[in-house]
Amino acid sequence: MFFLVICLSISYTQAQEIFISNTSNRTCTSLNGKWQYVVDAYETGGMGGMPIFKNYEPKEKSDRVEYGFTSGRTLWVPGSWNIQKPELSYFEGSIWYRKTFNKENIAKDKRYFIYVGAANYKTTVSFNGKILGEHEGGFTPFSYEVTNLLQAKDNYVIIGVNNSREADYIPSKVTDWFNHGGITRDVKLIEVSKTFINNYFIALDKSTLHLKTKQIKGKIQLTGSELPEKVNVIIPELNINKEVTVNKDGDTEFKLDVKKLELWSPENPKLYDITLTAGDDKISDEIGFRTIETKGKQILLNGKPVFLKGICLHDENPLRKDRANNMEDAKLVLSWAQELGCNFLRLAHYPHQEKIVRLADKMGILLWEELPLYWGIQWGNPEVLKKAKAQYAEMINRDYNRASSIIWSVANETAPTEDRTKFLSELADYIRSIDDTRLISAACKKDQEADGHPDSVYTYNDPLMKKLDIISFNEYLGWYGGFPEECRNKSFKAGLEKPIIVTEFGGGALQGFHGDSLTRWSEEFQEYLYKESIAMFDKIDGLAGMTPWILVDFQSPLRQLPEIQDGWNRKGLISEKGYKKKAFFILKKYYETK
Ligand code: GCB
Repeated sequence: MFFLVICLSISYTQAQEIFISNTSNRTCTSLNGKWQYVVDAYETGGMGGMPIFKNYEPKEKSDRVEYGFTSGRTLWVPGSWNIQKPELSYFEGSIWYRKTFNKENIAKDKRYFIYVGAANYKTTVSFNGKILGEHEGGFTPFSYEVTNLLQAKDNYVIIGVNNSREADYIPSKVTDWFNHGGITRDVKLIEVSKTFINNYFIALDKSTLHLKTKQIKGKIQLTGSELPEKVNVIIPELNINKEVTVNKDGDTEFKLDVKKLELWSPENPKLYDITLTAGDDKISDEIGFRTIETKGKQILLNGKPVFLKGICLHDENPLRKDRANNMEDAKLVLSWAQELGCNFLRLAHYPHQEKIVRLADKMGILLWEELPLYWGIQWGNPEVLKKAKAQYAEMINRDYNRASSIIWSVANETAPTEDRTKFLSELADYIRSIDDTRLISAACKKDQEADGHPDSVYTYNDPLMKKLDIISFNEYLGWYGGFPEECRNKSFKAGLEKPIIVTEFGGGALQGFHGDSLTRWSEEFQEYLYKESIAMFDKIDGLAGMTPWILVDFQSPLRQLPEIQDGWNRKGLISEKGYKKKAFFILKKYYETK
């Protein structure tokens, strides 16, 4: 039976067909809330000829069914399953979720989609007993159409989520963060017109930055069988209401002349209301316009040098111990970052919730975004490269229109083997081919030979760096090897005429634990390490920014020192309870001088 069920799901497997962006501004019914669930620890998908997605229930007293959804056993969506039930705290495997609902007033001239903001890691979506598809990747959104399956009464969505760690996944088997399983972001039923604008890409054309009349460039994608001839692009504040022609594939490209455009920046995070209409479809957004480029060793925002005062962040609300999944979670961490004096955040190590990117647009915080191309990836496996491209495309589709997002990173701390450099170079080319409005980087490492020489210069000759716009590296001198005062003897040589961002440094401290500056885990050790590290990095020729590791303590099963770590990586400048450690104020003071 096991094989039958698996084959069944594989034969129906398909990636999402249509990417639907900007779901927060579409007509939706939220499917968040309590979902019933069945644990499928042996990952059979259902025993005895009864796949779970078929929703079998005994009708006669003699009927045999060996699973069941019950209202007495529920998980909250969105949310990590691990934090909701003690018996699931370290669970890795499959859980099937079910939600039933009625849908009055189904409109004949509309289409309906089930949208999942993110589910970690592999997800099988079924609706009223039919498998719609399988999605891989724990942090990006996807949708499946249900127009022909939707009923007025007793609909059931059954979603199977599997968070096993496998060698050919992204990330691979070991990560320094918690493997939160489940449906971790919003689920919605989206209602759209028969033919609708599923996505669009609107940005300032960087070649017109210095002209008096600048140009906004755009692409709009329509989906449906009755394509209208025209789409209207409306930006009231710029007096724009322009009709653009749709080609036979439902795409359209346009350029709009604009005078007196206020550019988006951290100091002035100006967003324009934009509406697109096509036939009876209409979608609105708020979009900022900026350019980001490099010139020699500088990063230029709107043509002017910018120093990126940053910090790294995981997508977790430490107070709730859950994956971040709402605006309050986003506000909490962004307000801490602002208090620290940041204008930049590295969203490590995977796509964070869309709401934080939207809030960063409003608050004027620049972002670095990345995929979990992290330790142990199978670089030589072409299937893994395909997955990386698919997940990158989903992230770009989701965030292209966000001015705050300025850097795509292709990897974190990866050894420069031939396979890895080939893989990441191809990925960088792919990203450039779909998005020329951002810079590309990767958090790299120093040359191996440079390690272990107390007075040496750290050198950087990773061949991938040639492909990147910005050289970035992680460096833990004083924590993983050496003492903080060794920072005084170090210098850095990257050799390329490119800007440099130090993407990680730091060390652990238990908030409230005190000692002298040599006492590991004390706030004083971390404070001293920050002082020495900042002084060292500040001398780098071409330093264009830094993102120390990390804003807040985060959960990681790798960190098991009793009474100090207890499952938390303690390199945060803020504890999991929200209290600031001494090093917070060292970095804040430094950023005040920049
Ligand atoms: C790193 C990794 C990061 C870890 C961090 C640490 O280099 O990029 O994911 O959490 O070090 O705390 O060791």
